[in-house]
Amino acid sequence: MKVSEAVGRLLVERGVRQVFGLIGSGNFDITLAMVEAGASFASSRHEGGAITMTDAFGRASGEVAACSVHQGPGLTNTITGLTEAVKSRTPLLLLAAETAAGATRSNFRIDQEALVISVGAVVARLREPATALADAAFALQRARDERRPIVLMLPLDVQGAECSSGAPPPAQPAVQPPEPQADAVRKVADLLAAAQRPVVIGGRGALGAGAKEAIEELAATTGALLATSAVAGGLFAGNPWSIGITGGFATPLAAELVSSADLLLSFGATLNMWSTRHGRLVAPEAVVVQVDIDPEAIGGHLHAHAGIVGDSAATARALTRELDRRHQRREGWRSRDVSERIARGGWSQQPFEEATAGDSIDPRTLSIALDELLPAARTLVVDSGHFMGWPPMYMAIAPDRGFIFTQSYQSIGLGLATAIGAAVARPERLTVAALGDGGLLMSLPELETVARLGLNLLVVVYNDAAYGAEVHHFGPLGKPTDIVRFPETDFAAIARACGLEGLTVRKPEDLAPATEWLAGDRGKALLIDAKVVPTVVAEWLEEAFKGH
Ligand SMILES: Cc1ncc(C[n+]2csc(CCOP(=O)(O)OP(=O)(O)O)c2C)c(N)n1
Ligand SMILES: [Mg+2]
Repeated sequence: MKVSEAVGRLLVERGVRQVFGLIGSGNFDITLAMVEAGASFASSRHEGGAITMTDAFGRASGEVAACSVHQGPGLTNTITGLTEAVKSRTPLLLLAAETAAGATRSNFRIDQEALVISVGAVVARLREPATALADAAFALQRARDERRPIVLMLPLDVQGAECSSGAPPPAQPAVQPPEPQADAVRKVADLLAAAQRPVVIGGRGALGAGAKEAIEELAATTGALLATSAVAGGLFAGNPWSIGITGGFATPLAAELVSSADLLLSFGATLNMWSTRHGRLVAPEAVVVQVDIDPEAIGGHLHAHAGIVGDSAATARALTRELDRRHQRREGWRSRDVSERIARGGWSQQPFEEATAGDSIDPRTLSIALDELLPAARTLVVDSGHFMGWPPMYMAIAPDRGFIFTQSYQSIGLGLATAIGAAVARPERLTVAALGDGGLLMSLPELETVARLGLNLLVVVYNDAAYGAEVHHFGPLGKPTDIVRFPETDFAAIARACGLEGLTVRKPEDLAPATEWLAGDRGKALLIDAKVVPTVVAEWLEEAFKGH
């Protein structure tokens, strides 16, 4: 058996269930072997789509998926999405064909290793036919244990050789994250015992199994309110003491409560400029405590008074045990008054001046109408741009990985592929992709993928015919903005041409056919081209620019 086939089979035996990619001569055999061994394969139309689908599949399912690409340009096309996955610590395996070491004149040759190292990815390689199975098994194990993307280089000469590896090394049980140190737990318990108004913030590192429940229990013991960073939006959905996302998208009430907290305790959240509004949401006298598996994250953005290196679930449980041992149980700010304010404090309950007029719809009105229309069980995916606050602010986020936000590299154009990966991972619930017109035009080829895969997907374009973020950044500075404005694009027509249904929306009543679509068999995905009022400017964006 050839190395390509043996490695493909091994990866599937070791649990890789889903492969995204785009096939060329260098990755045909290994991908076919994976399909024949039982994995599902979904082809993208650009490798930039494939890598982001793989990333999103991992975020939506918690499983490690693989992305398979051709050597040279197949790999260079993945780089933006790979960088996002690196910065987000998504465990995934990127299978990259590579020209043979001796093929120095090949058109496809570049220094693939230097390329991916430059964006922070870890490189593994099939070194020779005798080590290929061990190399592949270790690469997959590292992705899982280290929770990061691993790029497994597949040299063409090694792939094509007879596999002489013998039996693959035994699969290793997953490495357990560090247990928190007892003295660190005691110190943080002292701080919690003294806090009157604690807020617990869950971030990406609190999305793992068991963390939500353990953190909610700790918060109940200390009378804390619960908030999340943007990327962990929806983590505490349904908890009556949850005040939603903190930072730029925070409701006025959440911003007020976070900034009057006397203690902030984060689990797997970096407390960066976005989640703290450049530190402005943190009262000068507030005690800041961070729990993170990465020691460098503690105090990385804000001064931390204390930190615990540990897994979110294990540390939250250890803190609750310690407080129970001391018979410490506080009401904190869990009063009837605060609970009533939280119940009235959502974005959709705040009055705003309706801007829907003529031929365009207020983006807030659009988001509220969609929220009411769409099933509660949904995965919300949002691309980058000025519009990106409206969906998580005005649409409820479902619990259990209900919000997938590929924003760590702040690239536009990843949203559609993110939605495809999420929809493949969670076919039972509707995936809603909220995109800007700029982000969608950057990722347009993947509309064909949406139709071909028959996904349970709704695409909503917040179409202002502009790179709105740039218009609202530079316009107020008195600069001309013609270079970031564009003629109208008819996305409904493009959608139909790609095999989706298309709907143009300029006022709430135009959404009626979407109700019919939801009630039907949804055999085709639907794209809503919402012509939004371009002059409604998000407060969070103005805030963000202040910080620059
Ligand atoms: C790959 C990439 N190119 C450029 C930018 C700079 N940028 C940030 S937001 C934005 C505009 C996005 O336009 P659109 O998707 O229509 O959303 P809008 O801001 O109009 O709501 C641009 C160009 C970026 N973040 N990423
Ligand atoms: Mg736009």
